Order: sequence, then C-alpha cells, then structure tokens
Amino acid sequence: MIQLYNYYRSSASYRVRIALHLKQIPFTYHAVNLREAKHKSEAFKAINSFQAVPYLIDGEVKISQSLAILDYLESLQPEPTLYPKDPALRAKALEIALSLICDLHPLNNLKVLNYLRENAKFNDEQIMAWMHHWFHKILAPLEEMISKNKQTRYALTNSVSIVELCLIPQLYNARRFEIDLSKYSTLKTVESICLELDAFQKALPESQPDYV
Ligand SMILES: N[C@@H](CCC(=O)N[C@@H](CS)C(=O)NCC(=O)O)C(=O)O
Repeated sequence: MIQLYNYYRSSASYRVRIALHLKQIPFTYHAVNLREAKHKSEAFKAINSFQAVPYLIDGEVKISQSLAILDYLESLQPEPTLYPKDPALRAKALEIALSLICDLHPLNNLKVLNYLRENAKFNDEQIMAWMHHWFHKILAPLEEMISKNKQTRYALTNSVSIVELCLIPQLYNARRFEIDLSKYSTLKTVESICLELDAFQKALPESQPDYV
C-alpha cells in the first residue's frame, strides 16, 4: 500500500491526493502538521530530508516533489491519464502546470512566508502585498489563455488533466490569502466543474482526517 505523508491544506499534497483519487489508487494517509512544524522534526527529517510534503513511499520507492509523484502514479496506473494525448495540448498542459508548481506556488509557500516575516521583517500588510502581486502575475495570464478556449469542459480538453490538479489547489491557496478572484471567471468555472467530481471532493482539505 502506498504511504502518503501530507498535510490537509498543503497545496502540493492536494495535487497528489486528487491524482490518487482520480486513479483510484488506495493509500495510507500520514498527516504532517506544518503549522506545528512537524516537518522539521528529527523524526520526519529521517523520512524526508527535504522536510516538506508531499512525500510518497511505495515499498522501496521514495519520492518527494509533487510533479515527480504524479509522474510515478501515471506510470503505475495510466488510466485515467493526467495528460492530453495530443502533443501540443500535452505541452500546453505542462506549461500551465509548471507555471503553477514552479512560478506561483513557491512564492506563497510557508518557508518563504516565514523567511519574509523573520528575516526580511515584512509586516502583515507587506506579506499581503507580496501575495497579491505574485498571485495576479500568474493567474491573469492563465485566465487569458484558458478563456480563449471555450469549447471544452475543462481547461484544455474534455477530461481532467494535470492542469486542474495544479489549478484547483492554487485557487484554494489564493482564497486563504484573500486574493480577489473576481477577474478570473474562467478559472472559477473550471474549478466549480472539477469540484463536482468525487476525486476532487475526496481530496479537498476539509475532507482530510487532519483538517481543523
Ligand atoms: N515543489 C514541491 C513543494 C513542496 C513544498 O514546499 N511543500 C510545502 C507544503 S505545500 C511544505 O512542505 N512546506 C514546508 C515549509 O515551507 O517549510 C512540490 O511540488 O512537492
């Protein structure tokens, strides 16, 4: 059985949970409370020296980084696939996913916020200004890109892809930081269609055993 170390409101963990539920892969949930800094404990450091979640263990296989985990799950259980079949759409899906995983998420991550507060001495107002700046920098071009494609049910095709696995958790983070999403009607429509699906419901932060 796959072991997943994660935290209910970690957006990187949320991506992986959606994939596990979509692909109906059973897993054991291990909660790592980031708020209580359990990821920095010696016990967790011995499991994942990067001191972050998600972290997946499948027998001898041990993987950090959500994108690598998603790739592993795709190889284990190819259907339903996380990638469009068409090469151009597949590249587009990865382009969007990477803009969320690599360009946006690191800028609203706990360790970055802690650094801004503790080392750069940002106050709450400066933290919020930082958040607003970086969320809009990525969400605005995504809205523009995805709104041009009005023929499909999801962002790029008629099936869920890696795009939605990355987008929905970042919209969740955006709301946590009170980002005004009113300009992103296409992104919100994709989100509401996804949230009708069982896999997304099961992966929601509030559906997790460690949710508070
Ligand atoms: N790029 C990594 C990000 C992993 C990551 O930073 N996870 C966050 C939670 S979303 C974490 O564990 N943060 C701990 C910290 O910031 O100290 C991935 O996609 O898996």
